[in-house]
Amino acid sequence: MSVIDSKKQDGEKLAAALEAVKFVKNNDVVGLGTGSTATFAIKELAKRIGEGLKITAVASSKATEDLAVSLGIPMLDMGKLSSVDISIDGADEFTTSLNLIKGGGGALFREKIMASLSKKSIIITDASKKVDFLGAFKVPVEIVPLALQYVLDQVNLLNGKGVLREKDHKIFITDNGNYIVDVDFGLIAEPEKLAEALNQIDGLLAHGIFVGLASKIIMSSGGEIVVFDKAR
Ligand code: A5P
Repeated sequence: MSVIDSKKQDGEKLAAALEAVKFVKNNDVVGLGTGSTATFAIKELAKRIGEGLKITAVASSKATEDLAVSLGIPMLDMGKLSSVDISIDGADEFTTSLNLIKGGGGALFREKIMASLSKKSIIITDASKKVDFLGAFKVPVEIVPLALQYVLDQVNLLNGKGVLREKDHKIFITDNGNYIVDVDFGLIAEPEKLAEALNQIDGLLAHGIFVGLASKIIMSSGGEIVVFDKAR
């Protein structure tokens, strides 16, 4: 990507983030997502706190927790909460039926718990993430290490080809001490069915297919904000 394209994409991420932050109200418990798009929202929330907004927050990853703390956002322990008022997170792919692939940054398990706890789960993206069918982006799955080969074999039975994720020539380890395998299922015609099948595999802690978890997607595209809402 050229410098100009990357600046344009950052501008779109920022615009979507600013739009999402408008939905945050005083006294909300806010779920903070992970990744470059969510970071724009976190920085904006910190700015609003400086201007008098009163919120507490939970983080979907260690990186986000560190960023939020460094910006002075008051944090809560997600493990002690039964609900989150609103969460703002990014995605790696989405369809207009509000199905997502997440986990490009490896935070999918905490992101999924956060989305499940959220009364309103807003996804913010630039236009590059919109697809007709999920699956060009490989589906990240988080695996407890001792179940690695078992899960790879099970995923293979679902016609998925998994590759163990590495970073800097070392196995990538999640915030929860587990592995990530990125699985190529080809284009996914029925994400609900695949998500359900993956849910049945022991040792697979979480997968990056998010079905029915997003309430709203805010996409910024060429200076326009486009909103996709959950069908009622
Ligand atoms: C983190 O694990 C992911 O789910 C992110 O939400 C996703 O990768 C989007 O990241 P960017 O906003 O950096 O594209």
